Amino acid sequence: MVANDDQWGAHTQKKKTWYLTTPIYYPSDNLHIGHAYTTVAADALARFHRLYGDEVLFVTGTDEHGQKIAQKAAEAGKTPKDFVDGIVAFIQDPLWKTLKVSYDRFIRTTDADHIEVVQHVFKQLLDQGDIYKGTYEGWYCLPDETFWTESKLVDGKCPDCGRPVERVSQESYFFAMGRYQQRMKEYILSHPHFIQPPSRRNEMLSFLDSGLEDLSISRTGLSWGIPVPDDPAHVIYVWFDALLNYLTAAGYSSPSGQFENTWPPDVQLVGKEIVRFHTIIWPIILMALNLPLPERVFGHGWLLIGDTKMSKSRGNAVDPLELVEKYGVDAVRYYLLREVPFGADGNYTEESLRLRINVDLANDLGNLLSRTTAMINRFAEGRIPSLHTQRREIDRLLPDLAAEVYEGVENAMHHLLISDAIQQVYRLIRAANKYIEDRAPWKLAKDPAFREDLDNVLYNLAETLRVVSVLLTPFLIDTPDKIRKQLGLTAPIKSYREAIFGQLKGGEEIARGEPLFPRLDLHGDKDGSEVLTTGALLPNNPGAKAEPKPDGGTPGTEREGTGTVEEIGIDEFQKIDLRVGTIRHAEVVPSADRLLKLTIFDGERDRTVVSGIRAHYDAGELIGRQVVLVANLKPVKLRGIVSEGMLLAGSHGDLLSLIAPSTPLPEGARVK
Ligand code: ME8
Repeated sequence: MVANDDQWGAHTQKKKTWYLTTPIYYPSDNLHIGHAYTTVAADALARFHRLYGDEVLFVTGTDEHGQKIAQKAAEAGKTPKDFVDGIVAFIQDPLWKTLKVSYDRFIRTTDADHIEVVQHVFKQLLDQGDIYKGTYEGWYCLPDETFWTESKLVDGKCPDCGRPVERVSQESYFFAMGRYQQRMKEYILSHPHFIQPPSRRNEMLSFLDSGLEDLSISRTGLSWGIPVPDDPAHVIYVWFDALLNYLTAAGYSSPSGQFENTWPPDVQLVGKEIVRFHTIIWPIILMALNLPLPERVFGHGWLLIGDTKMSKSRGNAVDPLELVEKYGVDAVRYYLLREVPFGADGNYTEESLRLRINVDLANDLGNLLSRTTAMINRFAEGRIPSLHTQRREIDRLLPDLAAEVYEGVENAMHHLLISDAIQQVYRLIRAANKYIEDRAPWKLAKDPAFREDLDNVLYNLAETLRVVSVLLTPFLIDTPDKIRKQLGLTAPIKSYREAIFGQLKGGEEIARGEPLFPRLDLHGDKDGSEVLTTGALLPNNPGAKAEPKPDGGTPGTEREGTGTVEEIGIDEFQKIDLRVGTIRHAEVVPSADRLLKLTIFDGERDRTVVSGIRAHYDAGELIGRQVVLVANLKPVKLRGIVSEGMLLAGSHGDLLSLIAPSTPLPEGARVK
């Protein structure tokens, strides 16, 4: 049964369901990370709103009719239904299941309730004169399933995708859109938030100004579609059918009252190439049905490969499941949500994904957790201390920033600025890492007079991590729980308000665990044998080969090849404290053309190491790399900077290569 007027009249006090949709994708092939991009973004919004206390209806699905699918099915030697059944099953599981997409309904345009809605709407619009029968003469873009008039073609090709179009001439039903042109324009002008981002709004206004023709909405000679009621020689145009999915999924045909409580959609996410369908054709259908229009249609940008849109038909698609297999679901979700400001186009490269993993996830977040838990273990017997009165201004820094970030994330998410929301969380994470440096708990621990200070610092760090675990919940799946487990917290996160600072009681027993994200070697695996064949200790200033080492290294120990080193016993070797560290920052030392100033996390603290590797490495490429550090060298001053160690590297002639573990290790791991 389709919603009738009585239902509109029924009033309920219930808070409106927050209704969010993605496009419904063509199951003509397996989907790629472009589709995952929209769907994971929608998932993050849905999770945020659930955490925020909203009743959410999050809908995604598949657009299964039309000529393109019929052709693909024929090529595969299957009936269209069998063909799409196979692909749809795959999209649901493993694809969306693996990416943890928490949709409430997966709608298929072959679902019975949808077919009922489409036929009902068609009939209603036909009865009221918004649909009429005529003859269509024009052009059709098969890959986009779009009709075009001669005047809109660009160089005789589809103006959207640039591909060839085919001539169509047939009897057709038309949707009388033209008559709504002015009303639609006024609506867009009087609802500045309807089309987002604003650049897409301007595009649509100029499209409307160029004239709006009636739309052909049926085809003959094609059986794979929803038949026009009482005229089965025609099937309903696939876009007309597809757009109505948003009504079906909201319960338009159901007598349950769900529709009244759900309509209109709060956010409709679409890629920028289908903004026109969603902000002109779709709202005009709704106007004709006398239904409220969606609050916001957001047209996000494209993931590109080089300069080209990633797409199934261009054959440059990247499989999200392969990435998850390699890097894990949270890393892939993080990348999709964080890398590109939502709305803009962005270039996909695997290197940029790996860099995000190393810098943001392994370094900034992973280190904060491992340093905090390591220090609580060491300085507070493994229990998060309770907070004492925070007497020092510096100790207010994290609570104050957390309050700012709480609002910042909330604000960004309400404006669909997902990447910005994540950046807000990272302001807090980075500030906490800096706070460790500034407060140097290992120094406070040396003097019992600073016991309360030390407790406060450790509390602030643990509490910041707890807050971060809540703030990250819409974006990452396993990580928030992993953080909480290490902090000794077991209760599941239920509300966004848990991200308010100060709720940790103190006394929780921490449980150190695996690093959150294994660090990746950004430059391919290093061959460990290099250490043995050319195992030179790289001094802070390797250019000065024969000079006495300012850091206390013995002259003459550096050589190439083998054979000139005097024998030492294992005892002597064991005097050298070699440890794995991670480079967190790297910068050029001004006025020293060979030197880089590195900040290296050694599992306990950040050390500064001045190293003469600038001729071989750019500062930027070093961040996130693991290195082997000679940790017990006496500090020396180089160019006014105290250098607290050396890096291990192999060298041969002009070649120089830093030595790193062949698979990532926790910082502080002994090298022996
Ligand atoms: O258009 N970058 O389906 P579709 C970002 N069935 N997003 C991308 C992308 C990329 N490279 N490639 C695809 C259809 N997308 C219709 C929709 S809705 C009533 C009918 C995402 O399978 C993006 O959301 O071609 C885009 O709009 C959608 O997938 C297109 O999916």
